[in-house]
Amino acid sequence: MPRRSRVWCGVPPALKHIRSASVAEPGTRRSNEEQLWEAAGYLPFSRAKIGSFFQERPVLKNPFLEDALLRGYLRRHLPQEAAFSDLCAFGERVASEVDDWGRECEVTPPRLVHFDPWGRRVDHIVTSPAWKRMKDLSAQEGLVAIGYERSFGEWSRVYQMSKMYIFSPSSGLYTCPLAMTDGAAKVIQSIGVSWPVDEAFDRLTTRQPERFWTSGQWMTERQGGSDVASGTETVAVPQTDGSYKLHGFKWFTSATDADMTLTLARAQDRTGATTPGSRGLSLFYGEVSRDEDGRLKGIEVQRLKDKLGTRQMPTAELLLDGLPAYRLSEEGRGVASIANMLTITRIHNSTSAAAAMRRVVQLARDYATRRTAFGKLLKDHPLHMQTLARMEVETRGAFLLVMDVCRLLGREESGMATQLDAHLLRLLTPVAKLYTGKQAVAVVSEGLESFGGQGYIEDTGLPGLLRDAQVLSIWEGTTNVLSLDVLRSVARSSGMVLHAYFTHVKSLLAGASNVSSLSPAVRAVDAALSELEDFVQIAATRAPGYLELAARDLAYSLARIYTGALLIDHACWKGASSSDTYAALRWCEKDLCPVVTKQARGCYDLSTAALDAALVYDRPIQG
Ligand code: UCC
Repeated sequence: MPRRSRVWCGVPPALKHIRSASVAEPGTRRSNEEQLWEAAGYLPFSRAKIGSFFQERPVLKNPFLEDALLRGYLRRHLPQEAAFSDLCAFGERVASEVDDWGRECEVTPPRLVHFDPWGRRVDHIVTSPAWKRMKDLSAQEGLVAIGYERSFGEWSRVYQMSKMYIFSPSSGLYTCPLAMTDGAAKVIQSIGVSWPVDEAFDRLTTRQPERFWTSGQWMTERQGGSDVASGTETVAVPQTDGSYKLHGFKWFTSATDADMTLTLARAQDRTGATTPGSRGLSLFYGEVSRDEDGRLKGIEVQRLKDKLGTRQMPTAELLLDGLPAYRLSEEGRGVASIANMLTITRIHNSTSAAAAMRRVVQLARDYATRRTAFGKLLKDHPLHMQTLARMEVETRGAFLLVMDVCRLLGREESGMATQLDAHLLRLLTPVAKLYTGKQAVAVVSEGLESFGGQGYIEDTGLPGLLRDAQVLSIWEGTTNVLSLDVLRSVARSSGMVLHAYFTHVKSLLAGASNVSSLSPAVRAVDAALSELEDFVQIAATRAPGYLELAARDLAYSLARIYTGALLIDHACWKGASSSDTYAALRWCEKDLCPVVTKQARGCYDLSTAALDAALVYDRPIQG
């Protein structure tokens, strides 16, 4: 009420008390405190009435320096000064600068401009300046390039993903286009860097911002994103010069402001016919460009998606209306060829999941040093610390699982991988993705609660962490689809992936056999591993439906046992701390082998499927 304020400001101090008393509501009594404030010359503006206490906000500090496990892991495996100083400087930049850009991306989401002022169709996806800065930063920091420069040999992926891990929660979801960009570079490299994708590869992996390209990965059509083989209707019409034109509708295309894409389509034969199913799908490369009138060539952006989270990033429905493209795979090898991309994006997804957990823990523990309740700081409440410690254990487990998959990828790409490494990478990629995706939602949700009501307040930036975490278990394969992918990896390798798994976990445990402080954890993992081996033997003799019902619990068991072994192994390292030991012990207290627990309860018996369905569709009894 500015007018009233001005009037009150003109009143001499001595009169204020009298005046304000005279305007007091009938029946209300002014407190001594109010009267004192006014006598002291303060006006009874709202400021005096809302009190003087304001809670300090949680502060994001350098996420590299704040992360004991990340630093310990790197000291153990990649102790190069160059990596440390780069990560330290990047962490500083993330905390002091990039995090604000991430927030700007959230509050300035992309929008679609269909038409120019004169009615021409332009389909411009307008993104925030911060989103564009993220692109330049990504190139400068080598967030994709590091994986291809391989300056640290077999540890290059660990180094790259350590940077991603620091960056992800502040990136405004720029990690999504980077994941697909990395995946596209990987596919191109595995197919062969030659025309027409040689320049694209160069641009995807450059450190020069002005040359840097991002890539899309357009796989999902209206009939669904999981069953790609039957859901893909897009056709590729051969042209006389050997290229194709794509016609179809891509229903969910993320980071649609990309410069190029890899996508699946069915090549038409001379009669115009296509082959159904997976055998009809091929992999295509297309560039996103505009004609001289500013129109997208061969693409119409129908609309942007209205999503629960990841709002910072444009996700669109695209009509492909003659998009010029080149076939990269052999005909009918589309899914197998894009699988390399899925491996990379799933590893990025897992990294982002671990990073989301780490970020909420970092903020929550900082907040616990600033927030007082019931007479003491939150950090001095043992129950609160127990809750944060449990989140920390989950976060540590996720981190080590993800980094181990990165280690395996790095070994494969640098030519160091044994057959065992290759099998482990195939098995653990979906395991890590599905497990960390779920953990992230749980840990971030718990993390929000540790801020009390403020965790639920939009402009603290905290709710966005939860919304963005929710997608991690959905895109790049849902939990169930990835559980089935675990079974696929077992079947296609004739069980060799499991053999590699058992061998490696045993070797990790062997290294801890003389460490008495870890013996309860070692015993727990050892026992769970034996149970799992027995389960696998028995399950192999059962009807196919049995394993399918067990798939999710099997994947969880694989994740928990392996992670337990990694935590134990890390706690045995000479530079390990007592907290590393404690984390391993705590992790191994959980049910490490839920597939055996549930098997013992008959959860996968054939009758169960019918009972599950009857329960889901239970109807009230009529009458
Ligand atoms: O695009 C999306 C959103 C983009 C956002 C990305 C951001 C990520 C950022 C993260 C950071 C924040 S979402 C769309 C994502 N879509 C999916 O992930 C697809 C989910 N569905 C599946 O994964 C299915 O299991 C399919 C599509 C792979 C099933 O296809 P098929 O054709 O039925 O499968 P087949 O017949 O079993 O396998 C065909 C071939 C086989 O090779 P060959 O013939 O040589 O034996 C398989 O071994 O593909 C091979 N293959 C694989 N190879 C299938 N899956 C894999 C795999 N995971 N790894 C290696």
